[in-house]
Amino acid sequence: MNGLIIRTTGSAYHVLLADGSQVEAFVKGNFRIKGIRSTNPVAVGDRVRLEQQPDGTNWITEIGDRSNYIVRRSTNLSKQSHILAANVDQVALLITLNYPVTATTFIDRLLATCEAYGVPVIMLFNKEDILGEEERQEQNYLMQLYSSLGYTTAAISAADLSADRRAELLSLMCGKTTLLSGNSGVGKSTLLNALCGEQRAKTAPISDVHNQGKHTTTFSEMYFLAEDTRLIDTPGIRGFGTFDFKREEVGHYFRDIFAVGRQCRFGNCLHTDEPGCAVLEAVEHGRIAPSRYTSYLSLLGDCDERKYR
Ligand SMILES: Nc1nc2c(ncn2[C@@H]2O[C@H](COP(=O)(O)OP(=O)(O)OP(=O)(O)O)[C@@H](O)[C@H]2O)c(=O)[nH]1
Ligand SMILES: [Mg+2]
Ligand SMILES: [Zn+2]
Repeated sequence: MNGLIIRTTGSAYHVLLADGSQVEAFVKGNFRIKGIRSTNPVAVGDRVRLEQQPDGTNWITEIGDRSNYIVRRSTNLSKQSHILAANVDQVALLITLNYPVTATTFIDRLLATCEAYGVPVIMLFNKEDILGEEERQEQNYLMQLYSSLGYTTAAISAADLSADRRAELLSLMCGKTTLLSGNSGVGKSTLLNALCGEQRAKTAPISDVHNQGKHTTTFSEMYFLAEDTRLIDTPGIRGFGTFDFKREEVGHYFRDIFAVGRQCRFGNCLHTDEPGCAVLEAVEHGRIAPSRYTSYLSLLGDCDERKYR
């Protein structure tokens, strides 16, 4: 039997079969994919082969080749990672300027990760209904910055999605598998419900005290808007994995840095303190946003940490 993983609940996997039915399946303890050290060997979006045991239990015996997979960064720099989903066509990144605050390093790390996999990102600035004037200006600045880098951006209110906006988003998602991503509390599940047209995923207010989400969604799950239009709701995360970027490679995944970096004096310039670095000059003259350069350095720092482990 072949199927598609649509939900995980820790130990059990929910698998959609070709005939439209769903079964529960399990993986054996020693099941690992070569080269990937993750806490979950199988992820939502994986195509799998199942074998039924005489007692009726379904074991996952094989995983189809992945076109890509999106990894959550581990917090403690252990080598373990957690795969949020596999085989996605695009990522919809939800960003909130406030309630909660989304950091630009978080945004840029996701963009770099997706750039490395060739996965397009749609940037949705959510909760525009509750922004103060200053936050709105900051949002406009960021939307302009990222549009200028070639990303699709939109300001939305998922909690009160207008019919026009909904139609627009649905047309961007039609025929694709879209991973909803972002920090806890930014409104991923709220948006999912708005697009489905019914309350399917659980949502909850963010904490007033910490101005952060409460990790309401705990496992990834795939929802079908149509047979070939799929949304994957994911748990809110703090950071994205960068798998094994090489130091010289990091700049390739920042569109602005990559474009300017070709004019650096040295071909292997890391844009930190080298003479004749075109990137440093562009940062100094405001042609590359300081926040982007900061994010770049943060990813470069990851590579150094790995080197010393
Ligand atoms: N004012 C306002 N509130 C919103 C909007 N979208 C979502 N919210 C609220 O934000 C809170 C968090 O929304 P969720 O959809 O649970 O957030 P999430 O991203 O799924 O969070 P996790 O599952 O923890 O990752 C809920 O109280 C929503 O009603 C919006 O556009 N405007
Ligand atoms: Mg959620
Ligand atoms: Zn340089």
